[in-house]
Amino acid sequence: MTTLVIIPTYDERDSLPVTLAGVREHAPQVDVLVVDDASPDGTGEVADALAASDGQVHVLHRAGKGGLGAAYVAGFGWGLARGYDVLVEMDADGSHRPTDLPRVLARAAAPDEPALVIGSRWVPGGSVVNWPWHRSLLSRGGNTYVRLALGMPVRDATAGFRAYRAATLRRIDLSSVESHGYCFQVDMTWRVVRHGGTIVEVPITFVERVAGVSKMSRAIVAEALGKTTAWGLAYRTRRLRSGLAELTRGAR
Ligand SMILES: Nc1nc2c(ncn2[C@@H]2O[C@H](COP(=O)(O)OP(=O)(O)OP(=O)(O)O)[C@@H](O)[C@H]2O)c(=O)[nH]1
Ligand SMILES: [Mg+2]
Repeated sequence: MTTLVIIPTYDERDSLPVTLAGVREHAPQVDVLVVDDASPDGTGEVADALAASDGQVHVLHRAGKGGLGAAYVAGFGWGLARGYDVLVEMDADGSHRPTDLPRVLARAAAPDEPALVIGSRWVPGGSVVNWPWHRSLLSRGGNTYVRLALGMPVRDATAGFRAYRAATLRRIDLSSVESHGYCFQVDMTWRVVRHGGTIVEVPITFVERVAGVSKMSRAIVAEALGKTTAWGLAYRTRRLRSGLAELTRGAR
């Protein structure tokens, strides 16, 4: 089984080398792809230098800041074209601990081959370090809303530490994914559910970044809320319509 860990970066020149070293130490068998959006702080050059001395590290340079979702879609395309069996999403900022990676990978490689393994903060055993109470509340509340609106049994649908089977990504029309920020994670989770894929959550410890700048914004929260509501309503309307059609057919 071959695995590619995809790390999107935007202004992570201090964090990336630490994350990369951790991944290579704790999961030496995996290849890594850094997807950099022409970071003004020179993260792309830092990544190139690391790749030059390590044959398992690759870099995909994009022209400018296009958002986390677009960076991952590009990374998935790169990995699928090269035949990797498992594709992993991981942040560069230290929030996703390389020490948790082997457990996520082991679960993805288990004989039942789940479509998606999520490194989850909100299942028993999962946790968050260094978040103020309002940030935890936002994540828990947001996830509860997502679960109810979309009716999917996932505790941490906004999580960005996850492993997809290549077959899962091949079934999804990646070119139509337009979400940014953590709405991208909800969008992808929802698509996996709609395709009937099994999702497994593995507890992780999420550590808030200590260096660099967060790309979280009000717009990202608003996008996630708005789109989740729209998807939930559209799905329920479709189900109601097909239910009514069944009923009228039965009555005839
Ligand atoms: N290539 C690329 N990477 C991005 C972009 N936006 C964010 N990233 C990276 O995606 C990862 C997650 O971004 P963060 O800024 O940590 O966003 P977040 O985790 O939602 O927010 P915090 O919890 O505040 O850290 C980091 O490795 C970022 O460098 C982008 O537009 N392009
Ligand atoms: Mg982060």
